[in-house]
Amino acid sequence: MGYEQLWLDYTRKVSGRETEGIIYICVGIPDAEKDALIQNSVKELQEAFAGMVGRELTLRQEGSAGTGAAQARTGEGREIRLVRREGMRVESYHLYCEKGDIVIEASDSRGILYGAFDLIRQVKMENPLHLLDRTNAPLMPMRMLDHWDNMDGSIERGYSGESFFFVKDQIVIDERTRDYARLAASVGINAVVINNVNVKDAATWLITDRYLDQVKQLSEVFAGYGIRLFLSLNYAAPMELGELESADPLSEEVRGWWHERMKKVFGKVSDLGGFLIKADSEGRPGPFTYGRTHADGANMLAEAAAPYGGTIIWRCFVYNCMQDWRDYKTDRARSGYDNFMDLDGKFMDNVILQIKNGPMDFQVREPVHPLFGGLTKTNQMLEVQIAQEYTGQQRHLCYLIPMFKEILGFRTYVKEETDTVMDIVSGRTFGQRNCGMAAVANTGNDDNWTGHDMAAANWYGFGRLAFEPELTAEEIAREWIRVTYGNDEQVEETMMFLLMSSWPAYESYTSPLGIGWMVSPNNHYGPSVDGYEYSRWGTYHRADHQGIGVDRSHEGTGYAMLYRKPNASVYDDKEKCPDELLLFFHHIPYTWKLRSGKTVIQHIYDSHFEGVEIVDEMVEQFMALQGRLPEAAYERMARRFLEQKEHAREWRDQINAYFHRKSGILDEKGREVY
Ligand code: GCW
Repeated sequence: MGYEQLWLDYTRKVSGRETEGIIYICVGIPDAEKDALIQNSVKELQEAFAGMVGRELTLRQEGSAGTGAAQARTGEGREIRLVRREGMRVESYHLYCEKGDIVIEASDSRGILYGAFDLIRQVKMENPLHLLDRTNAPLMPMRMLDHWDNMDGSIERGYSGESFFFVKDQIVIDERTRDYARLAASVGINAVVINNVNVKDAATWLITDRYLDQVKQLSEVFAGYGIRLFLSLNYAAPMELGELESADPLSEEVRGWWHERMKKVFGKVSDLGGFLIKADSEGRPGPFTYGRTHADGANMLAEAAAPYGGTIIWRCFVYNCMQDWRDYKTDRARSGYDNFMDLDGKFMDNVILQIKNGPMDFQVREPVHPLFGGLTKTNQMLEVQIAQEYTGQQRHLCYLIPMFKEILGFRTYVKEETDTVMDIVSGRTFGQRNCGMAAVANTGNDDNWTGHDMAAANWYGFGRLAFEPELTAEEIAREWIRVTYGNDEQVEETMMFLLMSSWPAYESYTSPLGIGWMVSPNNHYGPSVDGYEYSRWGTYHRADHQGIGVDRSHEGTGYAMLYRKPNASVYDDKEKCPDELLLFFHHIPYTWKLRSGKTVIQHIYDSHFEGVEIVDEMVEQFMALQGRLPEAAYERMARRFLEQKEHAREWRDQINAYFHRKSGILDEKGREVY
């Protein structure tokens, strides 16, 4: 096989105590043999038991007309029973123990599958099965992974090898595809976009006969695991496929073209979930070319996809990437809001707006996007990035679930209650069903899937979080450690320390107080304080000899005022703005006293020295795990941790030197600043 099975590795044995006597798996679901999800649930449980406790479970099929050969149950054996129970919530399950038997109940087959994977987790963690009583319904309807894979096999912002979906302009469907679907489904992922939102070249042809047979096959593999396949779409496809001269969303000809195209695509691939579109952004085509709005563009596609139950996911990452750095008025942070707020309520029901967590672009720290809490009449989805483009590129450890928890917990004040981002994207605020959360994926064809072995915690964690947002980041981390590495206490405690320290550490030794960027242009790895300062990308820190930060208050770009009260007045006021976002909202003198009591410049020095100290401690603790982790994994991680150690110093020294030189102010603790 070559690659790892991650948290679904069944070769690691567990103590047989809890599972003793379980020898049957009983399927009490009518027509189960025709249901791929049930078949896969059974198979998964059988493989898990065979691998982890060395026992072949005998299949007993009940209640199915015509299958006479049901295996009789002997007196002493226990069983796992899969049963249908009407009236439960969509995708939910009840996993419990009844007189020694383990029951998984659900109204639909996805629920059964999720219950089966939950049981496997419980067995892996060696939790007491006789106490099982877990009723679980996913809070977010859409739990999606967005892959930025190109059809030539490269991955935009990919840090773990090449694509396993595409090689040389062909779709690949093999054992790894199935294992990917198993891994994703096991943490509750139910939708996947396989291709990059920057749709170019061959990818534009995914919706044509050239690829539709393979797209269909892939969608069927996914469907067996409850995953709906989505494709990223080229907005200008009618032109780039050489069929029309225009992509004007209000042109009858263009609309007709899309109707025909959708008919063809869904006619072939009936399971297809729909499409993801990046339009009028970073050089991609869109409705602006024709003086039309994004509602015009999205609705044109939505109307064509609606007869087939197709969903159009439209990204709000729309901004002017040709800005003049001399221009202090234009503010990239405003762009999402300014482009979409007026369109609230104008989108069709099968359109979902996909909004990045912050107004800029997946920085280590950003405020929450003001469209959350702004929009009240539009389906919304939160987009986060587990590909660590700006957070160490899967070479540094950066466990992002604590960040996502903060984002989800953010109060927007759009209503008196149920007003958090989590409420909005789980449908509680406005009663929507078309909503959820997507993560830009961090996988590739590396043996360990995610480059850094511990980056898998972000993949695992994202799925678990979207399914059960009430879980804490710690709970998710602990679970991931135990299902991946077993129940060794030292491994668990050390890895907990590593994961939970990693995001604060990364923030400390990189760009301070919410200012963001300061990375090398293009590849976005490593420090370069002025890398983007005189560029066209709208990502500036505006540092001079007296201070640093972007004035986004009412006196500046006015961005702070896009939030609802009281958020707007808090962000607008230097005295009230939380320290960690201060430089995002204000231009501040180096000598200004933060709420922490430190000056801005001293905070910069202290946090950078401290960040490196935490990394040193992390590396030391990790090294002590030698012998307790699989050797290959240990070696891979050790190499990355050593790189992080060295690289954190580079960040510290460049940032400290830069601000020392700009400000002329010494570190009051007299540490070495170059
Ligand atoms: O973060 C930026 C990346 C681009 C990416 C873009 C986007 C897919 O640097 O590589 O393009 O965001 O989200 O569309």
